[in-house]
Amino acid sequence: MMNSGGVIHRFPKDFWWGTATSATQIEGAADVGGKGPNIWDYWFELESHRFFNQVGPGNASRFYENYEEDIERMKELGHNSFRFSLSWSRLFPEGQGEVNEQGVDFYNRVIDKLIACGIQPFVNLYHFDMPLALQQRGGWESREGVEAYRMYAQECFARFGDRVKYWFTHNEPIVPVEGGYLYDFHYPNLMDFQKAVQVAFHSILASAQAIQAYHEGGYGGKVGIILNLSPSYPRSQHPADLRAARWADLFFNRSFLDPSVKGEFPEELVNLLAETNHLPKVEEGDLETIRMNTVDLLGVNYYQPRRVKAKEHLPHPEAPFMPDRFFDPYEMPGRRMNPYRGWEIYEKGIYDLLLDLKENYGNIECYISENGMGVEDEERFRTEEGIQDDYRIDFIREHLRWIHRAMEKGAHVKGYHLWTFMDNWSWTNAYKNRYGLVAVDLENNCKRTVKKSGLWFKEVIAQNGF
Ligand code: BGP
Repeated sequence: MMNSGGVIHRFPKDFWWGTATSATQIEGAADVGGKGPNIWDYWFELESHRFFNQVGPGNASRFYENYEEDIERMKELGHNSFRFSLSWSRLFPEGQGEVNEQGVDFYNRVIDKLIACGIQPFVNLYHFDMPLALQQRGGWESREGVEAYRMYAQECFARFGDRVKYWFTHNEPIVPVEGGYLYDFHYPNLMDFQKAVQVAFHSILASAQAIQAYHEGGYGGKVGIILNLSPSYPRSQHPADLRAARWADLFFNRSFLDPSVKGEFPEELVNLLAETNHLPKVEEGDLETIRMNTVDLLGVNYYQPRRVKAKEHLPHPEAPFMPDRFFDPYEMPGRRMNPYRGWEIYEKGIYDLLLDLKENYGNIECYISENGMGVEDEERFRTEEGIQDDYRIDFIREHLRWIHRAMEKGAHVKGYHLWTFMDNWSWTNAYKNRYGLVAVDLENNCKRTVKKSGLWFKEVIAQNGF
């Protein structure tokens, strides 16, 4: 056990300690309280076999009913901040039009409870959960989607902005692009590079418009975006491998990072889209809006690195155009894996990312908005003292060590949020892998029990280090 004399890695005073989650993954009550369906409710209804054990988001972890008790437990475990998302279709069942006051009331109660427990609410507006009615009108493919989002964002700022001082426009906006429009793991399950580019562009434009609205509203807080950044490591220093890594970085990191922080798209990427006839539709003033409304704060989600190599084979000239036309994934021999999720564990990646932000992105104020480890069948590690998840403790500690080192080198990191507080519903993986500090027993009315990692994390927070 640690004592204050033994703290080697001490974090600054006021460091944000907490966890992150999203509406669809914890709330449940999918058709309760006036909520409209979103694309997850709908896709599950259409193709439940594509979800692990055929479990959908309908009941998730029942935060909608249990939020008070859950927030009290967060307080007990030392949280000073908590990131969650608002469900767009709970607030606007049709995605636009009339506000659902029951939804407003629910989020008011959540926000007030957090504040009463001394926990800063960090609120994200969009976490993969497009209202179905809007998706049926094109979602992010259409200009209407952007306009609806701007109105939704403005309404949220107006309703909750007096108490919420940290806002985020999107969580991992590249994921709906990849999942919904390239690699078939989100609804609408298309494979269409042109649409993917349009969706990406509209997401960035929507983010910039929301940032503009927030700043103009004079709410006195900060607004940012949360991006999943993975350093792209080349297999070797061979020019072809280096080029492969550069393209992976352009597609998957810089496509959103550059416009969000610098207000402009990477030139090489724009040139490629122009040469291959994939430029999105852009209206007059859009690029100016993006240029003028960059983020105050960046959330960084980090789970795994990306390792790439030059392509082994020439791409089929008639195959659909995909980012991986420019690189192949590289399976580094001996890499350490989290076998349940199939993700490599490489803690130093977080340091490399943070130094990249320091050196190439004006050392923008940032925090780790997600990092964590999902493990299958954790019940096998249960003793009388709860689930003994030492692997999770190691995972967190080693990442924190590298974050601390990056901060010693001057990286502007304000906090660390683990993914996640309590086991939650993981999109198509449903409840396969558990990420929480707190276990949720689906068989037993979602009963919560704190894991060993929860107690360990509490101590880290109490000592502001380890
Ligand atoms: C991030 C998402 C989260 C969360 C997490 C873990 O990409 O922002 O919503 O789910 O990954 O991934 P998964 O749940 O797919 O295992």
